[in-house]
Amino acid sequence: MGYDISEIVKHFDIDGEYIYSESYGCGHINDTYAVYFKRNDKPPVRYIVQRINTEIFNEEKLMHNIVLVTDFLKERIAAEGGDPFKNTLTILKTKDGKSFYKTSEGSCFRVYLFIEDTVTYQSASTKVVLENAGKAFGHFQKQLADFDASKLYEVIKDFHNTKKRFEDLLKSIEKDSENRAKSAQKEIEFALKRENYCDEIISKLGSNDIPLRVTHNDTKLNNILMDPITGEGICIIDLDTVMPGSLLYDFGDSNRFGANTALEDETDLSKVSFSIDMFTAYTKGFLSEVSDTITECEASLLPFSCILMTFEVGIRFLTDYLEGDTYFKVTHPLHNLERAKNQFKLVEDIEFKLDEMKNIVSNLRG
Ligand code: ADP
Ligand code: GN1
Ligand code: MG
Repeated sequence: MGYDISEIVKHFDIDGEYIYSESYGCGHINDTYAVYFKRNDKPPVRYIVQRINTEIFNEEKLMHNIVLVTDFLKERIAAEGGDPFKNTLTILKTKDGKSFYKTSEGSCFRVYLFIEDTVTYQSASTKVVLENAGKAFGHFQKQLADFDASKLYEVIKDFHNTKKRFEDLLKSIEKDSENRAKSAQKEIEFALKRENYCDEIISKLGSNDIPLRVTHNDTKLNNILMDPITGEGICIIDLDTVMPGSLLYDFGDSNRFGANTALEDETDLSKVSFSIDMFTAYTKGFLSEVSDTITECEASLLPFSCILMTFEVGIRFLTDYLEGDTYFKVTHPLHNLERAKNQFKLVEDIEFKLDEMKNIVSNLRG
């Protein structure tokens, strides 16, 4: 890995003596470790150490955003009677007071308090979990509703600009730098037939119909730490992409992941389908938090947002496959293509169920 975690942590203001570290979690972007420390007269403790993916993020801008957002959330959480050290991330500073440490080779690391006694789910779980996930992401948006968005950097430009994502796909097909397009012909055709989806939300973003809000933008189920017994959301994590965006992005992305009856990279496509039960549960939880602020237009597009976000990630996986796997972590050469096939199977299933989903949203809104 080219760096030594026991050396890295010496630069942070951590109470205790380093014992060991292990790779942790299933994220596609950063390198995450659980790092264990022993302490005098106190039980041992672990922290989350992450190597920030600086291919994707500018570390200064990224950490500027996360400091502001977590400081803001801590005040909100305290005012709501919650625990500011459990219900949002806590950054441990370096010995010279910075929010991250940069090695002489340019690798950047940050340390968070480890939030104990929680679990994350990697795929559709139970209706209770999904309803609580919907509540947690809905509540997160509510907490940030009056956060001044102009203070945030757009850390990844055009992150959910599906039109731009589609143009990137077209360029990668044209270039075919890895000579992989032949092996993805069916998926390319699938994507090309659906270009009309790309404009739907972005063309209205910023209007009264689809207002710009401060959103999470990466609302996978494994970005919420949940209570293993009650299933309640404890802490929304992975704040790297908190930026101005649409409520629809967060809603659609959560369902893309949480209502898939299979893992995101399941290769047996017969297992991949969109669970109406999970969608209903998530929608119920989400609407219970945002019903006062959601616009008619947003509400009407909730079902479609599940198609759009699934399609968008599908074309991102496909583009990354065609470009030689430079963005998402992969474990084998076909991994991104398999993920794209999986997401496209899900798109088809959501297309089929769209009317049913619209009825569900109408009924839940009463
Ligand atoms: P990535 O951006 O690569 O997805 P995440 O920030 O989501 O990285 O972290 C990866 C995984 O590490 C999470 O899914 C979660 O299981 C775990 N994790 C991250 N931060 C914490 C934390 N503060 N406490 C406990 N677990 C955490
Ligand atoms: C990445 O960081 P992680 O694994 O939670 C990606 C998301 C994708 C997701 C697909 C910054 O999320 O946009 O939807 O993979 N995050 C970034 O699983 O690109
Ligand atoms: Mg994550």
